[in-house]
Amino acid sequence: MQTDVCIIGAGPAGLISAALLAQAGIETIIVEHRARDYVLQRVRAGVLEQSTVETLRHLGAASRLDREGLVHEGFVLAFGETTVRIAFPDLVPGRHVTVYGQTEVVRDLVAHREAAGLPLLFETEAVAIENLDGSPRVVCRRAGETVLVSCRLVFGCDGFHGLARRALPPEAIKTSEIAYPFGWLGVLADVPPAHEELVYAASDRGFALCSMRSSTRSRYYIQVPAGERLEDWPEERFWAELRRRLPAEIAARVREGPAIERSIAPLRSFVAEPMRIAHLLLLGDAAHVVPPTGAKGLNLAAADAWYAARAAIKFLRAGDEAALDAYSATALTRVWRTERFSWMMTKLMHTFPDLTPFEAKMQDAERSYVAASHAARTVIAENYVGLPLD
Ligand code: RFL
Ligand code: PHB
Repeated sequence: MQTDVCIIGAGPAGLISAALLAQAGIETIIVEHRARDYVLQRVRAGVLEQSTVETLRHLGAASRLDREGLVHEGFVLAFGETTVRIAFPDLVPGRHVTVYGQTEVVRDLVAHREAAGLPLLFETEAVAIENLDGSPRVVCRRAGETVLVSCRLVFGCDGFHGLARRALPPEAIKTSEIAYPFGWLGVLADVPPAHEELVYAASDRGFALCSMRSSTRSRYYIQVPAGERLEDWPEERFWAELRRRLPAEIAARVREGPAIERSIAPLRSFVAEPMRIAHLLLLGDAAHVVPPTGAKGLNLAAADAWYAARAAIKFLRAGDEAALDAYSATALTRVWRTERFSWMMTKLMHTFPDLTPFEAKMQDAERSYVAASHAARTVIAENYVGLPLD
């Protein structure tokens, strides 16, 4: 098979970049390791920045999002029984976020691509990338057969565990990483949310988050030690622990219901740089991971897609090598700022097993400063609604 851009992975990074390229008249083939049903059902993030919503609107893929997405004008931080509202109209006037699941974003984009009749090959795993310095070729396995995709550029959108980053010689990229000593156990249930806005709660027993997908579907998370197994968390234990970590008034409003989905995600901060080597561009989780505390993973993937598509369009139309060169530095500026915010929020809200007494005091001081200072809350609000996409 032959195309302009071979995109590995049909997550947000791959689907958004493919749609942006298609809109500019550039040919793409997406190869996706997993089956269609699996990709359409996978539950992950839930908060969209305005720039992500605008990108989806620009693509004509936002009609359901505009109908069903919930506009949120703030969220709550709880430190024990003390609650602090991060109120966007006061702190960052005119800005907001939209609560709409990644699952729905992926469904809308897959439908958008299929309606246009463009190639999206499920159950097709990229296993090698050849000739990156010249005209690249992506070698794939599909139902026991080999499929070869020849192209001018490869977009590695295959997530943290994908092939693209690992296919590069180790000396070509520098990685920076923190593995946190905990993960998040998430439960999705068809019960009304405990609070009308998201609640990020720090307690002596660990962190908890009340999120939602709609007025009838809730998404809850609790911090659990790294390596914890789902089998150790029968549903009753989860609900009891969640309540104990929330302020009493919010805990009293938690409604229980059977889990539609349950999973444990490890928390890490990770960056690989540069994000472009020869004719391969890395996008989204393939290049960087943020802990979910800032609600940034999906939004960062969408920003990369925007920058990468812009660079590829200039390169493919006019041979503009400088545009390709600029991709990595442009994307990484936003990536590092977003890593900083996600790391700061993670440190602010979680219980760390081995803080020194001094570090524990620093965490207390940071929490009381956020509660007391309009400026500190503005920093949180400005980052949470999303930095500008230039
Ligand atoms: P994705 O969404 O992981 O998509 C990558 C796609 O590539 C496919 N793939 C391959 N295809 C072909 N050949 C290969 N060799 C391939 N290897 C992999 C995979 O099947 C997959 O379909 O990456 P993308 O597009 O960069 O999007 C990033 C976001 O998905 C991610 O940042 C966020 O969802 C992170 N994240 C969360 N973020 C939040 O803000 N809130 C959350 O609650 C939240 N939960 C999560 C998460 C990420 C998780 N991961 C990566 C395991 C929960 C989990 C479990
Ligand atoms: C979610 O709804 O899945 C969600 C929301 C906010 C976060 C992380 C996850 O920070």
